[in-house]
Amino acid sequence: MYQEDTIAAVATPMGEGGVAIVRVSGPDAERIAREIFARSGGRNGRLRTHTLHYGTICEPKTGEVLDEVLLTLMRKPRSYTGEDVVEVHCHGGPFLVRRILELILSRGARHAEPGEFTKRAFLNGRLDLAQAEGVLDLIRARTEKGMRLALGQVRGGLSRWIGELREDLLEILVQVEAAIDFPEEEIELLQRDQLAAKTEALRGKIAELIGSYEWGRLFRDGARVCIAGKPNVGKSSLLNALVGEERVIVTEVPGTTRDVVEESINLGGLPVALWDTAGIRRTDDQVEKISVHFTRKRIAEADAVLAVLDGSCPFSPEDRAILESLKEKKVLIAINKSDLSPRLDMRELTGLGYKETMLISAKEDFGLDHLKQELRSLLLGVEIEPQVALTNLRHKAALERAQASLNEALKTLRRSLPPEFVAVDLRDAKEGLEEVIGVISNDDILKRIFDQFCVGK
Ligand SMILES: Nc1nc2c(ncn2[C@@H]2O[C@H](COP(=O)(O)OP(=O)(O)O)[C@@H](O)[C@H]2O)c(=O)[nH]1
Ligand SMILES: [Mg+2]
Repeated sequence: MYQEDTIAAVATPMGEGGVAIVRVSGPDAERIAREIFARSGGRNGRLRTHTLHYGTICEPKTGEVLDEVLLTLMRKPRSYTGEDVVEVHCHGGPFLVRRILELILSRGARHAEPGEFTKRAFLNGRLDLAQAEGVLDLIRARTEKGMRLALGQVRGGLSRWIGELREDLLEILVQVEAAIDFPEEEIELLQRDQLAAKTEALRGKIAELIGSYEWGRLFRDGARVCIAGKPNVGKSSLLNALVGEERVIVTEVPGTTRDVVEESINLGGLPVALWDTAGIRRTDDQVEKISVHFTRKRIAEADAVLAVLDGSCPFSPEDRAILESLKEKKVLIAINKSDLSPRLDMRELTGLGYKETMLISAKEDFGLDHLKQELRSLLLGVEIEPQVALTNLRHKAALERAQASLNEALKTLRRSLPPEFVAVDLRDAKEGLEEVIGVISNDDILKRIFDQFCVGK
């Protein structure tokens, strides 16, 4: 699983920049640095660790100078990967950076795979798996909150919390196993009750953590909101108004929008992809039929739907059909064109079970702030910030496994079955918890996790 060779990659994005960093990790990192790096002032001898050295990168065969650089050596184990790491800070021209990387590869390093530096950090115990995954999220974070969640995970917030849950579990397991080892001390009735209560409490904590996933996921990946409604109610106007720019064509001709248009907005730190779609109606127009099909697909994918009605027209069978098709979704109803005289009968909406509606005018920029607030609460649910939030589907699946095993353990305890049976379920729950922080030995799973990284990280 662990290859002890030396890897190298460009750690900064390709393109022109002030500086670029080429990173090397492994047992040959220092040797390679000594072969290609000449310190200014002609000094040689051992490179001090954790120090920036100024000098030049030279092609050893020809003596050609490639660049003036700052080089740092971080001897193991005090480095990101836990191995000897060398970083070359060179000028940030893509051609130059390539040349330096090729020189390093020609001296015996191998080009790193995506995420391989972080994978080594994990395999060397510098990071656990949840922390390593946090690194990926940190790189990808698009908002302040997403960044803070990821940083918390890198710094071990989630890992510590899982560690505490694991301790709780071990405490229960120890008692159950004692009963196995000393059968004459059969689990007493009282003790069974106590164990069940502790298991119950643990299960509650795990459930709470699982419950934070929706919240964490939205902040990590952003929410997807689909604007839907019949043609000409003002969907495109609403998107433009929410984005604050004229992004979509607005006309009085029904059926103007045909492709799905996506724009990003920030709802108090929550990143939202807003989709403007073609209006939904029955039609014989081939192109429009396809557009309506795409609209329905987007509605199915969205985390919430912003259903737009035209307040200056009576409620129509088309409106009803659309609202009825949204029964399974989180829906916010916006009654647009409220700058015109109202002709929409609200009782139609109450009849359909929609009590909360919002009056807005996309044209006059009226009610939009309120709409944004409501949309945010609709997406996030209660506005309390969980202590630690799950953001990763893999973690959620592992915790659900632990939860299911605890359920089994509880049943077994209550049925007064022998302690062996309880122990099996508890051990299974323990494995579920450990999967989150990465007591994983399956190469394929690890590969899948680290493959999501970019090269050089
Ligand atoms: N009076 C008024 N007209 C609006 C409002 N929002 C949109 N419209 C008009 O309604 C028509 C259709 O708008 P559009 O955004 O293209 O609707 P869509 O088909 O749902 O995307 C255009 O003529 C808009 O100017 C509004 O709040 N008030
Ligand atoms: Mg439109």
